[in-house]
Amino acid sequence: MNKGFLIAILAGLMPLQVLAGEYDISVDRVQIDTGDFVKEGIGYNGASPGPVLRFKEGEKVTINVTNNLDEMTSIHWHGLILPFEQDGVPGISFPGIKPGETFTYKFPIVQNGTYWFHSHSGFQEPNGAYGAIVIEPEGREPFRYDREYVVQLTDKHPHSGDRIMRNLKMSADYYNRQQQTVGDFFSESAEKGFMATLMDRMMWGDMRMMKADIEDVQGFTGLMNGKGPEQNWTGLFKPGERVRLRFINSSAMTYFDIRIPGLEMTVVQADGNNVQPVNVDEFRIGVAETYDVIVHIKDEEAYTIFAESMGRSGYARGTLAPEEGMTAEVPELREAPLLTMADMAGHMDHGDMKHDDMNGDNMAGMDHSDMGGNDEMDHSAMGHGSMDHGDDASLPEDPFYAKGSGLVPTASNGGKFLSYSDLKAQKPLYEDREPTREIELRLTGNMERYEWSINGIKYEDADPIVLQYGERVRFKFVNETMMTHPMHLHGMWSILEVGEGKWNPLKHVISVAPATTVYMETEVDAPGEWAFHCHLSYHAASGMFRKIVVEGGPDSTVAEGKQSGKQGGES
Ligand SMILES: [Cu+2]
Repeated sequence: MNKGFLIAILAGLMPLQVLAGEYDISVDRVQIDTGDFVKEGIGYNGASPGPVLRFKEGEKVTINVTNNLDEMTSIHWHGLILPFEQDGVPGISFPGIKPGETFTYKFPIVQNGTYWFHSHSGFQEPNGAYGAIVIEPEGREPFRYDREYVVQLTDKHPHSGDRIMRNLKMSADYYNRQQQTVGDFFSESAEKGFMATLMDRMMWGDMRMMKADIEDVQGFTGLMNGKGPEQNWTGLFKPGERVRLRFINSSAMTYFDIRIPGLEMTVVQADGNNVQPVNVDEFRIGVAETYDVIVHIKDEEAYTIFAESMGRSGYARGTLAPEEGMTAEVPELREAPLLTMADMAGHMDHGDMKHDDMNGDNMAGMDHSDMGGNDEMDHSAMGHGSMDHGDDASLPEDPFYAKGSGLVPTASNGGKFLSYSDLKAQKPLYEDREPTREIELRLTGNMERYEWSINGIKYEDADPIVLQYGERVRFKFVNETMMTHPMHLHGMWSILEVGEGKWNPLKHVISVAPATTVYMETEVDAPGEWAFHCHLSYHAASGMFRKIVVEGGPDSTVAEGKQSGKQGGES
């Protein structure tokens, strides 16, 4: 008899019902067909994406993971609150799963919502090793819907992860060559000096806004539940129904702007946590984030789910339809956004700017050194002198983008685009209290060498961040690069500062736009060792990664100074 079944029977006999489920997952080599190309990749139970795991809050799960690869593997349960030995990060939580080995994860399910799982070994995740997790709540949902679909997105590239990393290391703009890029700018500035190049470009007016490495890996096919745009994943509905869509961004590198022309979406959950409902026409989903939306569909018509990459180099597409085979118009990709001086400001403050190149008063507006610690950076200070910002004033604003940023998204129909500042917790999990201390994490990088780091230090050279069990830490992210970084803390919630006190939303990924400062607070309530990293695969692998050690707390093995090695936590 199956052990899980036995446990389930025993559980049924107990007066107080304990749910227990047993799940088997195999890690396999699989074929991935995007409609544009076929490639070999890695999947779960013979497919990529893997299965949707359905858990129930309060359940104790046992998950047997069998590694059928000829290399080490691991599974990380993204966003789940669990004991750190079950978190699945090689070199931090456990040694990893050897070829041929079956590793059994066991942990209680203490939350509900939409999450996902993926390999944390090498580039197995970009190569296809990911799946979805749906956790039903113990009580009633605070919103109504008639049916639901997981909508899991990824950016499938014809090259393997290892090959992409090698190419990026060789040339940071390898996958972004067709344009005048920031990469070009920096190779030029390496020769002529930063300010000389900057002045030169400004003189010619082509620095005001630049096409840039908004996406450093282009050339992918966007997949929705494993299907390419032509293969058209379709979710069926009956007119009059409310349909819940559980969007998960499992991309290696790609942010998506999502809309369903003709339907308003009600955002009800972000990163697995219910939020006060917000009606939007479009929203941006960062890498590794999840958003649940409900659409109320009245007409017997087909609707396109259109997920356009933030840099507009690709898209994923699917359809909601009353019957199989129906389609709706697929929109054109919009024009790529352009970086502005505002987006570059963080980099110029602290980057490889050569100060001796500055020619006196003319560039006084560039000196933001006293602004680093200020939440309300006055980017308008950039607008004087010879620096022409042009029509900055016409650009939309969002407090989570630099003022005058070219990256602020707008809804294609002119309607409402979701902002982080719209997110308010439905039911606060923690009391609001003063943080015990603040830790500043500058997101740094060297675009030339494709090195990404935190506070200028790569993972392999960095000491762990040590936290004490029971403290509430305020993290200050200062993005000094020109890229957006989705920062992911394992094991504990990231309470995003949106100025709403105890209603600040709980997340597991905090996206930090270029030249912005974003705060999050964490109740340090999970002993052990955890990963903390940018979720862009090739940023994490090249050093934008830290180990967190939580000292003290119940059953702590860390308190005695037992710390595992630093290596192995790439991805
Ligand atoms: Cu990053």
